[in-house]
Amino acid sequence: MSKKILETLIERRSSGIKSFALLIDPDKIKDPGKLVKLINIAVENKVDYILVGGSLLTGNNLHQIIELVKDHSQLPVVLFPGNTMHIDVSADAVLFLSLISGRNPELLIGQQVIAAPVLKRSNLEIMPTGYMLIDSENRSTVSYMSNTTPIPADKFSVAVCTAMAGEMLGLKLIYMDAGSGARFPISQKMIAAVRRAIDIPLIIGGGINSVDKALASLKAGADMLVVGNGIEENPNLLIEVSDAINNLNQELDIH
Ligand code: 1GP
Repeated sequence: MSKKILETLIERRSSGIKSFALLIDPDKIKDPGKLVKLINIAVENKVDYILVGGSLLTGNNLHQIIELVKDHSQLPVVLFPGNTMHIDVSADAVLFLSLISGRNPELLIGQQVIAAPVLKRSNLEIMPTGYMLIDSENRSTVSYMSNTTPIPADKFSVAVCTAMAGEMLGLKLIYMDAGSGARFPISQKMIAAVRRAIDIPLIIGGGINSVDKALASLKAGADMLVVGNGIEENPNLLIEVSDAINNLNQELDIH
């Protein structure tokens, strides 16, 4: 990989270029053939990154999924781990998450201490990320598994101050997540408020199951979108969101 992923995201952030990540939850992959098709569509439609992971993995196929992506594409594979067991050194990078919206020390620093020596020995690019869960009415798996309370959807100042603190602590990315399959994605108002308060790239995910919702998040200030469930249910969404992002990025080129 020529340029580091984090470096690219920071450069893209400063020039307003948006990125798109397809999230693959290994537990949901029952048919490798279908996944290969999806990877091919992702390559054709200029998806930027493949995220692999989830808060709870019940199978034993993380490594196989990464290999499959690598066998069929050159897309960077970024781990999105729920805990230290979800590390596979054959990926390219890892979102080194600290769950800063919660008050569970195990996910603020405990798991990171356990993972540090393994990551140090690996070639994985480490991407220090402030991970913030935002409430979306239905309790998400990640909220239950992490034993943390998400930030209420209407408490913009809590989200803003949390993101600011994450940036001040030296984290390089902020990932605001409404949780996989969230009933409502994060509101434009909250995204815009956080965007104004920080300079580091802002990742938005959870419940983006239509191109309108994707566009709303992008226009509010998301630098990168993560979409999982919506694409599992409707693979065409990948093409639609990619087109929307490519159009926005082309507009930037023109102006
Ligand atoms: C979940 O942000 C990701 O952690 C993606 O969510 O599966 O709802 O797209 P969806």
